[in-house]
Amino acid sequence: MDQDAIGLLESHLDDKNFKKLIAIDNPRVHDFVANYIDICRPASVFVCTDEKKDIDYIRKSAWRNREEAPLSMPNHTIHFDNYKDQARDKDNTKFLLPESYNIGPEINAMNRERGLKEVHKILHRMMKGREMYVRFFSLGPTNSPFTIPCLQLTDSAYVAHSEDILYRQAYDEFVKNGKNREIFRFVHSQGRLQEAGLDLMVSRDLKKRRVYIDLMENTIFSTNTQYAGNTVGMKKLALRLAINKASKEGWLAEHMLLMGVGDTQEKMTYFAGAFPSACGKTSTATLAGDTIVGDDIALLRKINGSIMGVNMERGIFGILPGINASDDKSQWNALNSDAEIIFSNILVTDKNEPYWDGKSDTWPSKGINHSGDWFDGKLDDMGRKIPPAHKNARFCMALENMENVDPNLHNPDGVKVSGIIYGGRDSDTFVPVEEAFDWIHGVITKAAALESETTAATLGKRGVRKFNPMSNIDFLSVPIGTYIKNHIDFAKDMPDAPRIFSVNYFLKDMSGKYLNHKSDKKIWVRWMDKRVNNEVKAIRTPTGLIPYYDDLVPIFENFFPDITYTEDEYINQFTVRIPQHLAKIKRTLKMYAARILYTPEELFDVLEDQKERLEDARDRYGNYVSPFKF
Ligand code: OXD
Ligand code: MN
Repeated sequence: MDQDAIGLLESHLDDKNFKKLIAIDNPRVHDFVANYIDICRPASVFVCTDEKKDIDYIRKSAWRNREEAPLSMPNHTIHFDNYKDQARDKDNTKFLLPESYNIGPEINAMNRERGLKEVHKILHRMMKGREMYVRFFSLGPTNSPFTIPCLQLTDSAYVAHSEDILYRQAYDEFVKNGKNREIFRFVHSQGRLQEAGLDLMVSRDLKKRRVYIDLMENTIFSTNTQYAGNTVGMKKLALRLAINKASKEGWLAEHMLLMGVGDTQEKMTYFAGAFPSACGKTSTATLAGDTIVGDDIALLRKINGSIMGVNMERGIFGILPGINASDDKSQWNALNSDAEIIFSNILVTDKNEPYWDGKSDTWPSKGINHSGDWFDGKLDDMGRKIPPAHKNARFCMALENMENVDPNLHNPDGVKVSGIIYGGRDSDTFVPVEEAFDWIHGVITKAAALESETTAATLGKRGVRKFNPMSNIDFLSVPIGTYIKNHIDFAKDMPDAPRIFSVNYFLKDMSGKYLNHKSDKKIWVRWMDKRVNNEVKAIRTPTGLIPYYDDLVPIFENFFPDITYTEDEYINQFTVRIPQHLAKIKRTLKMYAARILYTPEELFDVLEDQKERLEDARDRYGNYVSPFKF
């Protein structure tokens, strides 16, 4: 044990908190906490154990520090972020790497020494006058082959409170197994604050907003921001560290939901699903009638010949706009219960209730939001209309509050994954659902070639088509080619590899009208379930295996008895759009050839073969081919 670190802790922590910290017999924990007390100079330090009274202290601190305020429903609170801090900041999120490490041009990185120096300068005395919260969590269930212990330091009680809701507490796990374990570490400070609506305080120095990732030391720094996607250590910050670890050790850390599909627990088939942010991942994971294990991040390992998956988290940081009573029943019911929920960046109505876009047919004409008192027509400093709630307004809630939470949420062995779904925001190319021919074909054509149109979950322009392999590009911490190779190798020799599917909820017709209804995802999920269980056959097209019309009709009838699913709808949805597919392959090949490091040869072969099949079909049937032709 480093005596200097212990001395520093002893002089800065009161007796109770000092004892809590040294009960963990791990010098890496002591050194880290001591080092960042020395740099950030908090006025006090609170070490949070897994005990209820400690967790209550955090919750109350969020009110006391004016980071959250109560709403009308017991256990509901509101948090605001600065208007310009309500999404992930990709430009200022960077990997700190030594000069010798080339991660490729698609991943934002900078010189490690320079980055460390810069962020330490920003952190200097940054917690002055504030309390530092010291937290211990586990990624994945505790006591499991998936467990990764994490240590978080933050001066934001809102961040610490969100983490209680979203992650598994692990102070006891640290005390039991702390000694030589590798840990992920996070330091966050919200920086100087300014007032927003309801007297809540928001980060002010956004120019010094940084999210820096030091892969060499498994440490992440986050400064001058509160938005959870930039600050909550165990979420996207930890995903980046986990991807690096997984790549070295031959397993997968993915931007994926995990769900159980089936009518009874005995007949449950589990799917993992990767979607870019704000593209239907949570609404798929929470489909009423199916069960949810996780809505955002999954860890997958090969164990005894099967692919097993766990949710890295235990809660949802979900997007609110669009959630309503009829389309999202299980989320709606949970949001209207007295479960503990932190709402962020919504409008607070004059009844002190949360309001978000699409919650009901009518908008309130006034209320309070991040801009203070809000009224319809209020303008921001650029003269733009301020909407009542942000497009990326969120809720933070433990999964146990969902009526369809899966009983295996905390199973240390995970669930057996039989299918993997890839979905993007694609208005013109992919059919609503399609199965890959095999593992490698799926990894390449559905995952490595994935593109998606940008959304409000990140700062910047929306609706721009972007290359987004595995829906994970924002979080990749290894060269993209290395990451893809790891995927290919993960299950390529498994006789029982999970089936791979693509879904597209955003396909439009030529006039720009959506071809899917929001609730249709239920149908596509059930068809995939039938495929995995060999209950239906499929039509072979140049790009994969698609449903027979006659197999979809009974699924529609079962779920939506009042609607007739017509042959015309089926043809519009499942017509193979050859020019769009060929253009996509061309873009993808160009991208991999020009900009991606270490692209595996298989990628070029699989895409060239797909191109040939499409060209043959075009010669035979023309550009747009009805599914009835195959
Ligand atoms: C999220 C995201 O919050 O991906 O899940 O942005
Ligand atoms: Mn996400």
